[in-house]
Amino acid sequence: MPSKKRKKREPILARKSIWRYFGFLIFASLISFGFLSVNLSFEELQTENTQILDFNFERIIEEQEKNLHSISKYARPEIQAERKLENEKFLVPVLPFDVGPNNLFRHFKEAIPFAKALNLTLVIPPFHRHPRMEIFIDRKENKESEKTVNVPIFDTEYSVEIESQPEHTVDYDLLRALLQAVTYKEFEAKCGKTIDMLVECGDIDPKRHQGFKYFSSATGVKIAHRMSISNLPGEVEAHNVLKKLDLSSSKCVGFAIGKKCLGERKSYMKNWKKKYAQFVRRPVDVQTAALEFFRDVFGGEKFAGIHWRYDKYDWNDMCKESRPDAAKARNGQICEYAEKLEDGDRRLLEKMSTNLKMALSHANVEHGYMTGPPQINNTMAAFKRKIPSLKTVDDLKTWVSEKLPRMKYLLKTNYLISHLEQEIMFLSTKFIGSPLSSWTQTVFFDRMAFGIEDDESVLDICLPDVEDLPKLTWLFPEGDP
Ligand SMILES: Nc1nc2c(ncn2[C@@H]2O[C@H](COP(=O)(O)OP(=O)(O)O)[C@@H](O)[C@H]2O)c(=O)[nH]1
Ligand SMILES: [Mg+2]
Repeated sequence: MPSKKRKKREPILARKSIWRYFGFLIFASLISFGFLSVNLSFEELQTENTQILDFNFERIIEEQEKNLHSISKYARPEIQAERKLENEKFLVPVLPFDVGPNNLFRHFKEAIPFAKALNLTLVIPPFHRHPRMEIFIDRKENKESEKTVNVPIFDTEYSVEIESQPEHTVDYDLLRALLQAVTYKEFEAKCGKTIDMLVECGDIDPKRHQGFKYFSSATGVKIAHRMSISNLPGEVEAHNVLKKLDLSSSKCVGFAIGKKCLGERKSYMKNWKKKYAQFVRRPVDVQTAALEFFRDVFGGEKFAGIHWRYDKYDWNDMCKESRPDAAKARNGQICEYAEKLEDGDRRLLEKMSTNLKMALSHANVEHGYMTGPPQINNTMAAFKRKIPSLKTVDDLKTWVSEKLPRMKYLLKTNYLISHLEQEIMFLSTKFIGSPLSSWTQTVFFDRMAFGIEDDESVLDICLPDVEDLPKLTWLFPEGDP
């Protein structure tokens, strides 16, 4: 019986709802027409009273916010909870100590997925400051100065300063939200300056081998046993590979990376992007200072980051007589341009700055930050005179001193200034980098991990008519077998 009743009611209900539906449609179209006409009249108002609207403060703020949202993807993740040190097994990345800082950073970063996959506590290794790049640093005043070690950079002996404070190299708290980590000092205390088992991965040529030896002599770490593996999959967590590694009796493991260790570059990047990139960032103060600079100096608007790496003093070392022919051939033209530019060749400066200016206006970018190694700060200033909207390290230093005095310590070594300038490049709308430079590669890689793949070469932009200059290509991880 009740089912009969329901059957009778249904058509009435259906009819009612049809009328309701039509009613709603009419109502909705009236409303949207209303909105449309409001919109139209607002549009008219806008064109008629442009001047008033131009000074609409709220709208300006809104637009700036929109631009700021363009970098929201870089936002530092919230740290959930601090990890307690539960695991008493360690992984120390062994670094080739005879190369520049960006190569060291790369080896360090590449060891992170391995440590995570094996559930080992990551040790933050000591790094070093590039000995040729600290020339303007006042050592007497500089309390940051730490222990020095003797290491050759290529074929010249240098006394290099060691950086062993994790916070000078990475966002240590954020990293520890990803995995357990300890300082090198803590590792030394727990492991008695001995690596029980060194895992050597990929092709380690004699030069790389020598580099690792410099690490051992700089830190005094001893190596008890070694094992070698040919390579790891891009997604290192793949269990069958790790199962074969028997590290059960090793408490203090070392990891030394050779060429072709890390598998196919694209799958490595895919894994890095998904699990690591958010957590492996430059020091937190560096992130804060770069972001504030971007907001304050560029008003949160689009800007280009330009890296000109080539200086006579350091880069042109690649071109000296004693270098291998391949290195000389690859760098020959660049060395010539570096020399001319630094020696004040006005024609070259004119040509390069005109091309750069054109490229910026083509890309519709009004602001820019131009960076380079410290000994060519004058060259950077010369570009700024040609393109006054460009900012350089001089502006950065003044800005930090005035606006963020508590972060003045970031200006005390080029090691930290360099991190800060890399972070500014990282945030840029358009990055124009230097082929062959590991400094550029660090930024290039970090941006790629955030989905940016349209970075360009400063050589292509500033010297478009010069043939046979090297291209900006993706170089790391090495090998790409
Ligand atoms: N502040 C600053 N330093 C730079 C810049 N470019 C290079 N450097 C310095 O030069 C070093 C470059 O050495 P390295 O890490 O070997 O990279 P690569 O020489 O560019 O391949 C860096 O560590 C910095 O000390 C730059 O744009 N700004
Ligand atoms: Mg170098």
